[in-house]
Amino acid sequence: MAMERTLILLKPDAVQRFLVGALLSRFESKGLKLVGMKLMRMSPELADKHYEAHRAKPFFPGLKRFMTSSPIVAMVLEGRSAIAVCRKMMGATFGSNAEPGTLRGDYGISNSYNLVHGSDSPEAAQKEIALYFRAEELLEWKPGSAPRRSRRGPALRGLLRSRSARARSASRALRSACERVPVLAPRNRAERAASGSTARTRATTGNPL
Ligand code: RTP
Ligand code: MG
Repeated sequence: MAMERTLILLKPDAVQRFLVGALLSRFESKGLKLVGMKLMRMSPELADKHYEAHRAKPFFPGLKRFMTSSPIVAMVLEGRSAIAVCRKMMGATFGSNAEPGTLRGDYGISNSYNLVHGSDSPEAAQKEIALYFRAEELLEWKPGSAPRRSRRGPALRGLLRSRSARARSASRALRSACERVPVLAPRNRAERAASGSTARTRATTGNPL
């Protein structure tokens, strides 16, 4: 199966309900790679272009009002068969029909506010990605290619070494200071009796208790 890119929109209801992280996390957990993302408002012109196929349908005015009502998150995800995989993860169009385990099935019950859009074919994906992203906004990267801890630069290594040397010497100084401090006087009468003369304790420690 081919590597594909797909356009995913987290619709205004997803943003309003603070579900952006939860929904993105589901796609990432599946293994889909984020190659572009932005928080934006869908303009009426963009709504007309995006939902061109639905413009003559009776639900279009409501759909357009909803999609332009507040910010959305647009993202491009990449992965093996990403288009079909994302559609399957999203579930049926209406929340009330969507299977549990799908995004629409797990997070909503509304038929109008269904949280997420995903391209439904390679042609649609190509067209839709171009509506939301310029080529330079889509980033090529490989998982696991970030610098690792063992690759600390010499300056950072030196800084960490001198910090741990300072910590060791402070702890040595604290230990030897503790050894010089006289034993503290017992704090209650029973302890005082157990440890001998109160007067002697006061004299040696200066503790009036
Ligand atoms: P989407 O395009 O948003 O990913 O959703 P979809 O493919 O599952 O559904 P589609 O048929 O393309 O419809 C686009 C959006 O229009 C709204 N809708 N309302 N009231 C209705 O009968 C009706 N039908 C569709 C939904 O918000 C749907 O996501
Ligand atoms: Mg659709």
